[in-house]
Amino acid sequence: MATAPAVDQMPSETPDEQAGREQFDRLISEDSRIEPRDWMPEAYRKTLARQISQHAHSEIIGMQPEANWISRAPSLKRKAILMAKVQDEAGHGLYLYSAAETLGTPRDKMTEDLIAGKARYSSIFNYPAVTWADMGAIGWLVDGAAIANQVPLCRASYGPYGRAMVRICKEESFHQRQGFEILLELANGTPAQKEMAQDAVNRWYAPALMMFGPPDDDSPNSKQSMAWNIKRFSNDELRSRFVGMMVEQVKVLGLTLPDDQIRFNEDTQQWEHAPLDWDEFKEVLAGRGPCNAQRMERRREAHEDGAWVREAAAAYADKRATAAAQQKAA
Ligand code: FAQ
Repeated sequence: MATAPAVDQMPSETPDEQAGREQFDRLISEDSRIEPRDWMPEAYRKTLARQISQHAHSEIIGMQPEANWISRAPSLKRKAILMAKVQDEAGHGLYLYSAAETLGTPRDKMTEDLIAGKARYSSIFNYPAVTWADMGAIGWLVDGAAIANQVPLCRASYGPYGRAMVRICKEESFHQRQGFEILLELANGTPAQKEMAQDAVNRWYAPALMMFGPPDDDSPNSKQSMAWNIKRFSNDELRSRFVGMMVEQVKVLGLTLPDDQIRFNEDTQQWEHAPLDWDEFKEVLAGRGPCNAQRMERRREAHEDGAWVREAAAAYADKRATAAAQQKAA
């Protein structure tokens, strides 16, 4: 006679799956880590693969606005620093693709989706970098927002993601300081240089705030991601925290933020800011931002230009595998 399933066993679950699910629930409730070989719900796997691959794509596309300025950096020192920063972003993309691969999606597939325009990357990289001061504003505001968003991700429940974020955040801190230092030098330079710095801050401020994602009421993924300990704070909480940091730092720069509605709300203990243009955000996400087409075209070109490297690496790997098999058979 067939035995009835245990009370909390889902009817379609095997005993192994049930044990896996119980272990998953326990690890999440203990705030422990889930590792690649652990059982995990398909929705958890899918959410992570989505967020980590989007994050990886952002790092790779995010190289473009700054790479444009490497050949125009105003000194050898600035050029060396900028090159190192852009290379760091490539490294971040690689750690993140590796973390995403542990969830079962090959990197080739993630790249294919990006090239085909099917994958998202951060809205911020669809804005143009038009002056040297933009290198300062990107470092200070964009890397600053990235850090505010990513430090809590070091505690993400998925082990490979959390561990990748630790190293990434350390490097992003250096990036933010170099951006701050570019702006500080310009802000203390000639009136024209100070004006250029202020103009860059004016243009990057609102897009940087949008990096945290849509308002909480309009964020379909936040609630579940927070229940799974992937996200630790909501989009609005992190945005508010970031505004609070920037409002102090901008005073040291001797510049201003283009927002006269910043205030600390004692009741909610949150920093408030002027409303953001969420229609613009949606346009950028729909592929109609100022530089979407240019960024994608450049990414496709780079992918095609790199085909020979991938082919050579695959041929070398095949050669080694064949040699190893022959040696084993001998
Ligand atoms: N841009 O339900 P939510 C960097 C999408 S930093 C584009 O709130 P979630 C460093 C979202 O994916 C930049 N899309 O989603 C650097 C979702 O789409 P889907 C990268 C956005 O995931 C500096 C939909 O809207 N950082 O690269 C954006 O819970 C300088 C609904 O939104 C990260 O990716 C946006 N701004 O929260 C590099 C951090 N916001 O898939 C070079 C990790 C939302 O449902 C130079 N990611 N969407 O169709 C995260 O923390 C989260 O994924 C959020 C979004 C907070 C971005």
